Amino acid sequence: MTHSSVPAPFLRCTLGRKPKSTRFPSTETARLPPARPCPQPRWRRRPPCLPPARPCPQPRWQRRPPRLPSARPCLQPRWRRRPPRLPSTGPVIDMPVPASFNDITQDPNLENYIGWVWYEKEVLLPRRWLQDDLNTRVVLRFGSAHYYSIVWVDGVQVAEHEGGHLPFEADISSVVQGSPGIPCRITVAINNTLTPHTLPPGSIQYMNDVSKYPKNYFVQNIKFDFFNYAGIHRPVVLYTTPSVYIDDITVTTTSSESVAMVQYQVSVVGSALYSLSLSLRDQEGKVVATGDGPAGELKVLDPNLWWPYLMHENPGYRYSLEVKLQAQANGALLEDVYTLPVGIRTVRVTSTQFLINGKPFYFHGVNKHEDADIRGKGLDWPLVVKDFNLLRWLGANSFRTSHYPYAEEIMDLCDAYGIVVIDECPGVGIKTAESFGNKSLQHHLVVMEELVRRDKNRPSVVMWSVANEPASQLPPAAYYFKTVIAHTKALDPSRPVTFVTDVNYALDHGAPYVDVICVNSYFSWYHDPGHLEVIPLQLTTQFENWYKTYQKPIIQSEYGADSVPGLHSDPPLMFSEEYQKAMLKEYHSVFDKKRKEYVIGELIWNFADFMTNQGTTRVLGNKKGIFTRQRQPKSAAFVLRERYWKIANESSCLPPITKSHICFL
Ligand code: BDP
Repeated sequence: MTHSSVPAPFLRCTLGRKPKSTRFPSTETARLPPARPCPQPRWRRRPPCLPPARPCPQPRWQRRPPRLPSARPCLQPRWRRRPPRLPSTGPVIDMPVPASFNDITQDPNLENYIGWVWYEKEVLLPRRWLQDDLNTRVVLRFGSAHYYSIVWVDGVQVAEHEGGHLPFEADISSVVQGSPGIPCRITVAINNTLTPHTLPPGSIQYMNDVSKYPKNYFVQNIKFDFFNYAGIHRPVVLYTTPSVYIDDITVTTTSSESVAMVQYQVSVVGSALYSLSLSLRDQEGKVVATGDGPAGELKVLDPNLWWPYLMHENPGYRYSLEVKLQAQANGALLEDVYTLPVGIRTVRVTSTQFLINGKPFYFHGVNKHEDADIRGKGLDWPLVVKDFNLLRWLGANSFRTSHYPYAEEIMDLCDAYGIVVIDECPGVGIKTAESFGNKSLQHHLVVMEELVRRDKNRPSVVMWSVANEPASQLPPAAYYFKTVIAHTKALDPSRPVTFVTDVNYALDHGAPYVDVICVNSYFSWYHDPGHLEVIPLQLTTQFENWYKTYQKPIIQSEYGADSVPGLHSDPPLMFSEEYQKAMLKEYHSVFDKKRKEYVIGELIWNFADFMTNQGTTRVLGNKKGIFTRQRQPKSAAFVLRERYWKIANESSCLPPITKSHICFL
């Protein structure tokens, strides 16, 4: 839970001079004026993840690659104990936060850099945060950093976190309180090395043939198809709470036509002596239910349900749950207030349908990536909002967060607009037996805990996906997925759980444990390339085999073809815009038959072109987007748009009136 906050400390970032022994050339130094805390006082009142309303002082970071990566990231003990001021250790470069570091400079070594990087920033905290040191808790929060992070404040280690894509935070009160007026120094070391036990997994391969490679030459192998961007990808914020504070809230909802129940659980940290009061307001600000205590139920008469986009004229309706804590501590009355948007909706899966609020929901949507020119995977508000406008233009009602959890800011907009989400964890590229071992499994369970804790209250999230295209034909996959899925269901009994497979139905050891079969196939592309005519038969067979075996509803979770924008050919040849369109049409004819039976969704691969590792099958990245990386439509986008709107209209739900007004996020 987060409370009053200042925006990101915008870490002062610099690139370290390399020790001579490494193969990385040194990088030039550039300095910006000292960064300051953002000036706008109203930001301090906002929750921590909101973006700055206007450009903030440029952040800078320092990167220092002191050693080659190893299977387990570890730092030289001297550095871990107390990192020195980075500029005193060598040249530094300016680095924006949030952003991937890879594409910011002209240095190809930084683009492909693997190992430790260092960020540093000095921040002056408000005096009032530091004076009442017994009753104020100061927290430093990272929206995400890739992948292994260690954080120090004033040279004192305050946090260590494994994995990207998910937030972590540290109580830094004891370090910063007591020195008002003195800037505190935040230092972050990040290691982007992927090993068989990280998520996603990877491996470091040393090239020892000295006749072919320089000394110490290594490559980072990965088994996933997107560029392995790294850096501080999401906002970093400082915020305060009282020393007794609301730590977490869990909300689940049930409803009938005329009455809904909102079950809540509030966890409080800091004292056992407190009182809690809750009030639920509708969008007009009217209180519709009240409650007290750490657990209970709120009854809402004639509820406005949360509906997906295109399923209702007013999608994304959210109430506002205000939770107020009062506690006596250290002779003072402390108050902590947190406001949580609450969407009332139910989700249920039958053998042939996916029901939202009891009505059949058909996923007509996309798979995405967090990916853009220059910023890589860094949060980019204009791009985020543009993408939602494109989704709504397309008539898409859903997406999968392929292949990792997306920024909270994106998820907030899904809740608000009624875009339905299959929330996927970073379990992508799990291809070796080693990555199904106990060490990997334990980490996967922790990642699911972090993901569920972050997104459990989001009405837009209707299903968890624990992996994409793992080698689920390997025998250890059975125990692995049984355990991960059971754990996820125990954490959140209210949502179905799946993983996305491309393994043959008869060989898949994980499929027995999922609620919905999500299957990827690339007929006429990776299989029988150029042969569009095989699609109807092969796709029909695919669906029938899966359904016959499991009697579970099926989502075509990926299908697609690359197209180079502007490349034309008639008759359609691979990589032309015409081929991509023709492939879509063949798939759609089968979807139209099977969606009358048990196929409950279709998600195109991909919403937009995206960057990948270089390789002989990739032309400056993966070109299966229906939009280019710069978000211009290819011909296929218009085919899909016509189809999605047709499906939306068939379901006889009123499309919402497209309002064109500006509102500040
Ligand atoms: C699928 C993967 C996806 C790839 C896609 C492709 O799930 O990550 O980008 O293939 O090759 O198998 O385009």
